[in-house]
Amino acid sequence: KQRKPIVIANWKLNGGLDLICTSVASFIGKHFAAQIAICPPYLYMRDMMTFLQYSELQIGSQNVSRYESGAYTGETSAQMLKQAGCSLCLIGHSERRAMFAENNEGCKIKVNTALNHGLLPVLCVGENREEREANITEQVLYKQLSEGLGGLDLAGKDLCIAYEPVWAIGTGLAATPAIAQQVHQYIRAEVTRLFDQDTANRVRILYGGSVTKANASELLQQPDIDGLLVGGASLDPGHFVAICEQAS
Ligand code: G2H
Repeated sequence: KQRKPIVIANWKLNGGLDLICTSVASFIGKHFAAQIAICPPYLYMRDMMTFLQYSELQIGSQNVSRYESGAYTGETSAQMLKQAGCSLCLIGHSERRAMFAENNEGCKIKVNTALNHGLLPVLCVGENREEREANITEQVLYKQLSEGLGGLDLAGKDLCIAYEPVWAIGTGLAATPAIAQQVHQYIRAEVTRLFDQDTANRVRILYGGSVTKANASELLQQPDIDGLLVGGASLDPGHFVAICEQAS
């Protein structure tokens, strides 16, 4: 593939020092064709970073503040994450949209902030079950992409979009490779319309939602699936390594 594959673990509100040790240990001395990152809870990032000189693993953040600094209790800025050694950040995960009132406008500010500080933004998009059943998946994605990215200066910038259908998240019911490919192709076409062909060729589009070592390979074989965002299965280090090994 012309784009380097990327596999990201999203631990959500899970894990602890034990999981950090066993996860990092399972990456030491191993080489992967893909870019690999783990997004632990904020509190554990620094603990994880102390081990990173021994592996190719990168650290990502599950969120980032839209603000640079100031009186914003509970926030962590892109600059802080970058300075601490973080490589990328998830933005607008469906759980943050559904439970923490995140919207497209806020996501766009976060994508811009991440880009300005050299963090790779991973903008998460996806329709819920009602929207899929009502046949409005493309309209939902168009709104998320146009409002979440439209007007940003992406020239020469590295950007990821994670397609995570809400109905597939944590349910064990992953999208079929055919459905995921169809949506990824639509997303790339929309990026072409919103920006240009060069940006669309460069952007890496990840699939997320009940990814396991059993379905990873077939998903990754699809032409427009450039990587995976893995939740539940990433909490088992052996399982996550097995997924990473399939991305080449
Ligand atoms: C989707 C995914 C990781 P899971 O949220 O972001 O989680 O693999 O558990 O469906």
